[in-house]
Amino acid sequence: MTLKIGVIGTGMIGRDHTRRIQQVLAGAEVVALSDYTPEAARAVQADLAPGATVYERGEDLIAAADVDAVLVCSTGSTHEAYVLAAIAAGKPCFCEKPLATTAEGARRIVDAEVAGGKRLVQVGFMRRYDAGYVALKQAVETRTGAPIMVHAAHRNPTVPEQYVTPMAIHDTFVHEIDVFRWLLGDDYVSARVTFPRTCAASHAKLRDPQIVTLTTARGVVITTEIYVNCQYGYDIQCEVVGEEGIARLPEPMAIQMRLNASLQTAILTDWKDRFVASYDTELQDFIKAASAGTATGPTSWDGYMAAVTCDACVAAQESEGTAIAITNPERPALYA
Ligand code: ISE
Repeated sequence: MTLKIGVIGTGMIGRDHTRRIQQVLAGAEVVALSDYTPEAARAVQADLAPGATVYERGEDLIAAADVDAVLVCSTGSTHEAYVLAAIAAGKPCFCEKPLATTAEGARRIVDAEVAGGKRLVQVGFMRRYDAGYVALKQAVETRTGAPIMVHAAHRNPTVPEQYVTPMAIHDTFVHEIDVFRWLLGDDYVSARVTFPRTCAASHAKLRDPQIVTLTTARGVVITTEIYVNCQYGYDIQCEVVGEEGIARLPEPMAIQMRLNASLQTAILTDWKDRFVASYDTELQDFIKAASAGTATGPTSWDGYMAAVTCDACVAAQESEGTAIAITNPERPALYA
């Protein structure tokens, strides 16, 4: 069976996922496209999916009889309504982060999915599919002994002018929020943010860098440096300190050069290149589960917990240096 997919939002990641489905992955085809700007959807249709129907409204795409599953890749503020419509239609739905722009919105999705009694939603937290993080998780579970601390860094070379301080949480640190819950199998109980002096490359509305300290229910302390104007490259670092040893996230594969009296290894500059293989794996996983009428991978609950933690981190930014408590509501049995 070929899974028939409708893609809502054909900007950067929506176009890229359409290319993946049409040219790289097995078992699915894009039969419907929709975008806030219909010309953008028509351009993707012309370039990648000539057989697809273009819909003016995402709701009509979700309702279309020949659409088996939905990809939500539109702007974040529209995600909640589209995911709720897909759940109401009983169609599996892959949603890019954020699941919703508020914790309340993400909770409404959880409640709708629970009421339906089966998993239909996968959230696009692709780092869980990265071979390096998968190996790190295995090392933490079998070799380091129980984790005590995590030291991490999330560095972007530059960000656009409209990127402001809370975006360092919602847009950037959200990946660490999800991947560390998964890596440690633990939940957060508090968040604290401290700011060194702001770097010269930043601007008045962005305090950069910043250091976020998360504490988990089991007492693991995670410090992450978020530095989005680091200039030199796109660099994701993570080291887990355990009772018996330390495990480190591998660097992306790169040729090592001995040249001009120096030892050199290139560093990537674009986040899309850093996790390209994990985007392929997460979407292939979605196709497999959606073909059986369900979803696997990161859940609506994970999307909701990420939203709750983001809110606490933004509150921690605003009350610099103070620990903000994070409450963990009871997890519904659907996500056990
Ligand atoms: C972007 O949306 C991402 O997802 C990247 O992984 C992150 O590094 C970047 O800061 C975000 O803007």
